[in-house]
Amino acid sequence: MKELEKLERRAGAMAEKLQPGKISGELSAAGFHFGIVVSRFNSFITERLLSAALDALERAGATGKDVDVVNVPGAFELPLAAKKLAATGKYDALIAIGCVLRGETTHYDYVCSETARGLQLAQMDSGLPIIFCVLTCDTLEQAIDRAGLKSGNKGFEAGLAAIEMAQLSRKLRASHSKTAAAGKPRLK
Ligand code: INI
Repeated sequence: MKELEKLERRAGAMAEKLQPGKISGELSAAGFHFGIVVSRFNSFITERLLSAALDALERAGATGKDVDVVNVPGAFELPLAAKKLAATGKYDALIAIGCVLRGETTHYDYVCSETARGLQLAQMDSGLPIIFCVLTCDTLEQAIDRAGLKSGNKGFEAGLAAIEMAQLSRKLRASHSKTAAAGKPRLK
């Protein structure tokens, strides 16, 4: 028997034995609040990402009063705005939308790395899901492909990710409260 087949059989047998408890987030946005921070820089792209994110939220049951949109000048400003939105305690998930296009200097690298780092810091500090919908592309064509042309729309994917993480966070909070109430020791 070929090695690959053997491995597949063994993996199948293991999967049959182990039945893990599954906690996952459903794709319903009803009853959740979302904040979207969106950069004006490269607005030709970011507006398309924003429309698709709103479309995903609306299709999943969100209404206008459940979603706030905040504009910032560029991607570099997204982390601070996201952190301030998170601090309001009003939201179940945030989406950060931007588009950074490589130029002739190293500016691109600083903007990309600090935007990603800042958003991850804001997410980890606040404990609120912050979906990373910042395109980092070499060319405008690559960005257009990801904002509704050849490669789908990353804004729509971000909307779905925000819903899933909002749901998951609520479930994990609930199971954490149960664990605490039962006096079980928690892992740090
Ligand atoms: N901001 C972007 O969102 N995308 C870019 O491509 C970009 N480039 O190439 O310069 C950009 N720069 C502006 C930056 O985000 C800040 O707004 C600016 O430096 C002021 O802090």
